[in-house]
Amino acid sequence: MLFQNARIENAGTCSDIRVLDGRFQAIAPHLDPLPGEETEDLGGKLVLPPFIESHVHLDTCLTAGDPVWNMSGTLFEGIECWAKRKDKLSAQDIRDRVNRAVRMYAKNGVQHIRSHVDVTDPKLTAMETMLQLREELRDVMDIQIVAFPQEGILSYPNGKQLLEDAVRMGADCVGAIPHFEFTREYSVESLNFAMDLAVKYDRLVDVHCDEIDDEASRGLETVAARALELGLRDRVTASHTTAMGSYNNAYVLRLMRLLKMSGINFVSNPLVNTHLQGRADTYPKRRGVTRVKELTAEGINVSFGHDDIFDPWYPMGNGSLRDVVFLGLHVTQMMGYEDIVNAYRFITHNAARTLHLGDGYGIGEGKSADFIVLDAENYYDALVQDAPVLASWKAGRKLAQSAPASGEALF
Ligand code: 17E
Ligand code: FE2
Repeated sequence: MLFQNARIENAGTCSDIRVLDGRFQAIAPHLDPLPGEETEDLGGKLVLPPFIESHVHLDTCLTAGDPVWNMSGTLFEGIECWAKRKDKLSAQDIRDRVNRAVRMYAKNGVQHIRSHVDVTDPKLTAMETMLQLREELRDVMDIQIVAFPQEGILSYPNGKQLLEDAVRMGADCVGAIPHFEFTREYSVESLNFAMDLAVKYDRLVDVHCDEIDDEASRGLETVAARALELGLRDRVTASHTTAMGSYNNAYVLRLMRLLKMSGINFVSNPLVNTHLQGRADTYPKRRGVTRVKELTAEGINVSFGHDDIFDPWYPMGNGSLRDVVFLGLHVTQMMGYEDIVNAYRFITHNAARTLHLGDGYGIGEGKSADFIVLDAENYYDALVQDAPVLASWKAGRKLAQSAPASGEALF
């Protein structure tokens, strides 16, 4: 099949793309159709590699208000609400919700998801079911699973064993939640335990790290130091790190050296953390987002995630990463032209590095023909106009489509 007039990643000129046997066979300014070859004229629309959701909790999605709403809007009330919902978990319940959420993502051009899955459950129901869904959905969605100890590793009964069991069952990544552990000592010990597990089982690491406005929350330095010392380096990701928005500058000056040496990745979740953080503040009220602009300027890899779709921590969400990027740029004040036009990198290339997708990701001859078409000429316009994802192709198969946005002034 030949796709004509594609504007690949904001390019000034268009290209033709030939897809054969599920792969990009040729990409060039002009390709003549072969005899009998099907063609589709993309008319100069923006073509990007598929979007990547680098941080979400699929096991909790679509449960907001069941059985109770999070009234304070804090992370901690969210954890309490979820503990009540967790009691009612069943495999079928998880299957129904995750299948719906995956389709919401697919419609919005997402083809890869890293999902945290709560393992502070003696039955590990969510983990068992998510591992099955990872395999069942493999052809349409690439799902990575983090064994995430929502209620702590040392502060939850049998927490160490549950985490290790989940990893042995087949989780791709090991998680931790240092700012939720009972004490600072537990926090450090939990990180050492989680990262040693990653070495033992050859897994990636993704820590919910310092998701709190406490400027004394210093899990990040331990994560970075252990990533360096254990040689895990870019196999490690620090998610949230909202306390970094509250650290004093003198401390960050010292910390930045270690962060760069460690090679770790960051995931920021601007929609959810502007909502959850700053809840103990009066005014001035903190923004609750990590230092994305400064980390990026230092060459450190940062991606953006949604974190939640309609669950105890976030009462909205539709599976579109557009709003994540849109708000992320505002709250981090990355609003220069280059910042905006290149912002798709937060949910494509940067996220691919975090997920360790390797050289197979991206648009290039010989790679799997995975790409999306947006109803705009470049990402700046796509973001401003909230352009729909017209089509999502994976290995040469069309997974999802949307109609162009309509609506007009009648005067
Ligand atoms: N759990 C957590 O600890 N933090 C979050 N932001 C979510 C779940 C969504
Ligand atoms: Fe999260």
